[in-house]
Amino acid sequence: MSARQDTGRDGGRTGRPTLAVVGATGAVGSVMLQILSQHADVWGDIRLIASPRSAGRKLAVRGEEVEVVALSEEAFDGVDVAMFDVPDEVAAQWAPLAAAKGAVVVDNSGAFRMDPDVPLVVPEVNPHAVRMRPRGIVANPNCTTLSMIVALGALHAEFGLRELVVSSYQAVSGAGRDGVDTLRRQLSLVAGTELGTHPGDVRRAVGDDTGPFPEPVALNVVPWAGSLREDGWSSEEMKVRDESRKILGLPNLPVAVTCVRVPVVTTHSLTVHARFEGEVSVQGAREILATAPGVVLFDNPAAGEFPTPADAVGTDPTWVGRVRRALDDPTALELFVCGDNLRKGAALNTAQIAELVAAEFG
Ligand code: 2RA
Repeated sequence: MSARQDTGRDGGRTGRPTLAVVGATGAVGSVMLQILSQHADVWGDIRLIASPRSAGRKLAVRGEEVEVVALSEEAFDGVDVAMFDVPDEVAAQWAPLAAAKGAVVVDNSGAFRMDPDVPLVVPEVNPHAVRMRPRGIVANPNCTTLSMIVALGALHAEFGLRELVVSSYQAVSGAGRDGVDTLRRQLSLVAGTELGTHPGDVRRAVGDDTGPFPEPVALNVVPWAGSLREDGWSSEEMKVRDESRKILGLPNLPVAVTCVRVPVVTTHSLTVHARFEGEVSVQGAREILATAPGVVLFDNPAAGEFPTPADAVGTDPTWVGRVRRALDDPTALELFVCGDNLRKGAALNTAQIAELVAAEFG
């Protein structure tokens, strides 16, 4: 039953939009349910949808047990907003079907991000874009882009961004549960050993099964994320470039990016070299970052204070530290940023977009 048909035995939720969470049992889906339980409740019914093998499971959301239903066209009956966290090919098939049934789809896959008829939205940066959705679909950016773009959006609004040079330090949960299981398994194999002192010793210890990664990730860094694209670039690197351009409305922004996987469970980090239209001051940048919504400036190296994934994990903001003016270019800043790739990098931004859409139902 949708909120529009509800009879009122719902704790005052009558008349509010009905939400579907598609992919509710996955790693990001689980965080979506936590966020729905933590945020101000703007929803009527919340329907949990997953693959048929998960149907019938019960998951907690807003303090209630809700039964998961199988993905089908009927599952979208009466749904106003649907948050999708499913593989690209599943989203490509089902998001248009849900939209055709009247739902506004907020999709966290890569299927629609660069579609010119699908806005790519970060509520702190380009909230206005959410209303221009001719396909009834709004896309959520990739977690690596999202881990830096709120801070960059704030600096761009003041200084006018002209170039980005970025390196990522990506957590294994970006590669899903398999990524986390792989790191934990490899860590258990190398813990308490003297490994990491001879070529190939870590590789021999962890064996040939390196999970979703091309190389061992324990006691290592792996300069690769995603799949191979033209001229040696990775899909992840192309996403950071293309998505940053689209979100910031800078289609020709020069972006150089190298994506690297590190033995961190959750929270992506990036070093950023950002060049602007004119001279910038560290003090000016610090003032912007200290007051930007969704950003925490944590930057006092003299006191040993800068963000790290171990402290940023499980939190919502983009953490920024190591703010410096480039030594050889008075128009450029150097930053280190951290953001939880499962929260702001996925579930939180998706939920924030869905809440922007929900406000249209007011
Ligand atoms: C990763 N950004 O970290 C990807 C996941 N979308 O692998």
